[in-house]
Amino acid sequence: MIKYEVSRANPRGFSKRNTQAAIFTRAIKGAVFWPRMYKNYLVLRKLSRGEGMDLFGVADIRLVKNEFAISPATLQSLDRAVCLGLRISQAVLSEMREKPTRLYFHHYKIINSLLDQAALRLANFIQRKGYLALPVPATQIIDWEKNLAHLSHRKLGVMAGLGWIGRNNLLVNERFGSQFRLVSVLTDMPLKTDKPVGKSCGKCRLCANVCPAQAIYEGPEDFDRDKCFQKIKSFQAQRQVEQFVCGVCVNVCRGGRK
Ligand code: B12
Ligand code: SF4
Ligand code: SF4
Repeated sequence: MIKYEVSRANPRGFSKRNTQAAIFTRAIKGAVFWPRMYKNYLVLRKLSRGEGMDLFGVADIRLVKNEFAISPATLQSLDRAVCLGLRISQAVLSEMREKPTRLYFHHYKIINSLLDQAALRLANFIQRKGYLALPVPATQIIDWEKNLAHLSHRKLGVMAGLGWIGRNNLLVNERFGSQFRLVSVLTDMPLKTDKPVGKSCGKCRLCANVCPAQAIYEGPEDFDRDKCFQKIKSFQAQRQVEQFVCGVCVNVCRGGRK
């Protein structure tokens, strides 16, 4: 952003000299930092592919980091979130009809673990390059009353261009539907950022038709978290799975494709 400075000689207007100086400084900074931002982005993307990740994007978090349950002192210079997504096996999902299976539950745990490990390795790499990096757990609830984590991976995923929030309230990607899980690494490494994709579910209603809790309606804003949570708790009580897992809406989601 260009910083216009009010001149002392001309307090009501912008000093032409200062403005030109600002533009010149900006051009120099841009020329020096942009390639580095771009290079860092490509290096991290390659690294995350090597870690087996299927989705990669970077979000500018300057305007949203005040929502995170992380201290402002820690967040001060962390202006970027690297968002990673790992695909869920379609075969494992297809075993599931009205309720989660033990196969899916095991898969869910392994995916979380792999995401956390990939985030840790990426963070260590960034740190070795001299920058700060904070890997945020894939699934860790810190406020059990409100069911909240340190931050929303879904929201960062939207900002990093990985997809849109679907009718099922999950992040939906054009290629994978919502059949993937997420993790994020916050950093001060200079990185090129991505933009939201601006797409939507269109006419698809597959998830709304299969949800055993009937928690899905028109859009994510109508999603009934409580109904979903009660159903998930009932699956846990039936000893079907040992954690809060369901995923029937994930199984059918192809991102609006037939
Ligand atoms: C707690 C939790 C739950 C709770 C729900 C509580 C809740 N508040 O949503 C319960 C146990 C019910 C649950 C259920 C499920 N969960 Co869950 N859950 C989480 C967890 C750990 C924290 C969520 C949180 O803090 N939310 C805080 C609120 C404020 O944010 P949010 O709901 O995530 O996002 C909303 C807003 O940010 C807003 N929003 C989104 N983008 C934007 C953009 C702008 C500009 C704005 C203004 C707003 C906005 O819309 C979002 C959706 O409502 C996250 C992991 C994480 N750290 O994100 C996983 C996570 C959301 N869960 C996930 C999944 C897959 C599930 C289940 C399918 C269970 C399963 N694994 O089998 C179901 C699906 C329920 C559903 N259809 O939404 C995945 C989602 C992956 C994806 N592709 O989207 C996550 C991200 C875990 C992961 N590491 O991948 N979950
Ligand atoms: S996780 Fe299960 S209960 Fe919750 S919205 Fe999806 S299908 Fe419905
Ligand atoms: S199943 Fe269809 S309506 Fe539901 S989230 Fe996926 S694309 Fe959207």
